[in-house]
Amino acid sequence: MNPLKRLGRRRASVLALLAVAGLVTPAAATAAPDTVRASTLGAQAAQSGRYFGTAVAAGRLGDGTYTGILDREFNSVTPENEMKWDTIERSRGSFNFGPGDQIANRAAARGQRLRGHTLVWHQQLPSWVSSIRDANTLRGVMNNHITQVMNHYKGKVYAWDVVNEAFADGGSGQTRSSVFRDVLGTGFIEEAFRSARSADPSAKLCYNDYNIENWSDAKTQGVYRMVRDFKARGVPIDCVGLQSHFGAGGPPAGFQTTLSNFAALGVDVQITELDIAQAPTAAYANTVRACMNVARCTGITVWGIRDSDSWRSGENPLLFDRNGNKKPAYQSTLTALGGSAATRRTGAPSPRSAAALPSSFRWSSSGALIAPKPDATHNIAGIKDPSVVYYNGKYHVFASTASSAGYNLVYLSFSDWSQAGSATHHYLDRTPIGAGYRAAPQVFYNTQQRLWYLVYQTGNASYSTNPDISNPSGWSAPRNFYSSMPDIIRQNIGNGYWVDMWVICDSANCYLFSSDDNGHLYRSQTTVGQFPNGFTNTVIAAQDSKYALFEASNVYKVQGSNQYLLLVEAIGSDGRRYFRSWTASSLAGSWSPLAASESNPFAKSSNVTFPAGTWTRDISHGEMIRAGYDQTLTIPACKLQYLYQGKDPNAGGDYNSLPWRLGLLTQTNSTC
Ligand code: G2I
Repeated sequence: MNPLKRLGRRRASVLALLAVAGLVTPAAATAAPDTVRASTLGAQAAQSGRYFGTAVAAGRLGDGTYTGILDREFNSVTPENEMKWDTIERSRGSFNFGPGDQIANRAAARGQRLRGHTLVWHQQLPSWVSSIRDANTLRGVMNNHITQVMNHYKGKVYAWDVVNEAFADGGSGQTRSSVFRDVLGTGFIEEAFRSARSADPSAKLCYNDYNIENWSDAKTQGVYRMVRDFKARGVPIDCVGLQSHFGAGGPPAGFQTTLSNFAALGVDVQITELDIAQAPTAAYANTVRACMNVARCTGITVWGIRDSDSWRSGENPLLFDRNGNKKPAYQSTLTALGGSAATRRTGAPSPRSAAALPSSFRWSSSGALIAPKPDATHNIAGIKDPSVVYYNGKYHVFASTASSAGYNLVYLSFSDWSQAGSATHHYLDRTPIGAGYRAAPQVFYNTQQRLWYLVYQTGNASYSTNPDISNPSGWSAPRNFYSSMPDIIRQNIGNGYWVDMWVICDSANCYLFSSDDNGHLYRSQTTVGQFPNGFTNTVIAAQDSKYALFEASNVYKVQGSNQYLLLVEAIGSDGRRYFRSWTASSLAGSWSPLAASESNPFAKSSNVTFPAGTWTRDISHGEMIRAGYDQTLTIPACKLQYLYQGKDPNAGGDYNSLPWRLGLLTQTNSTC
């Protein structure tokens, strides 16, 4: 919902309205992420759906130069030592998550991904583990360590290095000697991956090693055979990390071949610990290009920020010098991350989320089905921001009413779309919800509490409850989710507006998403048991330039898959509204592009046909037709339908008086 909806009560000037009403110049709006070169490593990598990360040391987080570069350049972090066994479980059964949490919480607050490093490794292993000689004891200790650590970081870690460096150097192509191999046999690797999958089914599980970059090396071949065997037997593995600690010559000639051969087994590949002696520009560029050329190479992590932070500091192998200045290799890396059209990952299949949804969409639109019904006391210009559930044989639609006087809410119900236009409009300002600024409703049924919830914006994030959705006067007076705007929103909102609150729950937690019309999607969380209270831990769940990630986000669970779908409304280069989409395997996870660009949008006038006549060029704020009506917000994977707001393309003037109407999109390229 546009910020201007707030301005209705503020009597903003027409000029101010025009400035933010989406009447942006094409130049400003072409900041679509797939068309512009970015100026930082993370933002540039994100344009091809990849991340660019760094190893982080908790002990350096007090250094402002270090954190300045960290937050500016990187959108993924790996704790350099803080999640290793000798830190987390130095003595048996006693877990110390402090240093790891410091990095994890900091990353979460900034929307950076987190790679977990590492669960089972023969180094940085306390002697109480390496001295175990009894197989059952060691198996129990290993599985307990994996389970406790993964449980603790559930939802925070995107990918885990489950087993690190298990293969021997040299020509054997076999596993190396370690307490795990020597006491449990080589099967310890499989066992570790199986325990990891059951501990956190939504984290990606990686095998990570060094000197596996050259395709013909015996060690590479040994790891390749193991991954091939795991995939053939259904042992859970999602990714292979190639550490890539290179000499000054950079990657071996066959590096890209190695990446694509692993990827062809059906795993993601990632460059996980990149550093190159003396950091030659060409060596960095060649490494990055190899990843860009492989669709399933999903990200690159350098092993430290400044040369002085490196475990190989004598070789100056990183992208920033000791003073934090960019080195020449920084520029060659940034340029190589720009890639070409052929290197984009957008739409590439993601391993565990299967093809539940297609990676591009086509739609057919109805005409305008629902228009305002002004009465003697409601002089309504537009009906907007619909939320809809199908319950008890009826569609129940809640929407904003817009007029020059401001915003409030309306409810209507009907059994068939053909009757939508003739349904009675119940104005909710006459109910305990009351008059004043209320907008952008979202409705769902809370199965635990047996109550309907209506979530909406009032300047705060507010809600009302009702035991009976069909009784408009049954809604309670507004209550707020937060005592005040969370700090992180206050710090990032700039000149934007806090809008479009959205609640979705999984079996453990409820999440409250909101937008700021300034390029940020926020997420807070509480437990299912505490809901609607206790929303805390607000983080930036996604960010982009202002118009590329504007407002009106929807988040859904896709039925029959482990996918969640995020839709966010953007403003295109033509000044018209459209939707971008992403998926994630958990609600607190990081979002990967699905149909996320202006040229491959989720829904925009360019991928919608209008058999009944083109009545709108904007595909704006709306709601998917769900498969159910409860707090999980489950949608079908097939034959999607989306109720949206559109308007006469020639209409202009006062934003709050624009003639918004509601129409229905039906997907035409459904494959099931
Ligand atoms: O050895 C380079 C990397 C190879 N792959 C796995 C990575 O986990 C590994 O990282 C390095 C860290 O960069 C070092 O920082 O792992 C080393 C340990 O094997 C880390 O070094 C240790 C020192 O050995 C300790 O003495 C020191 O207390 O770093 C610790 C914290 O500074």
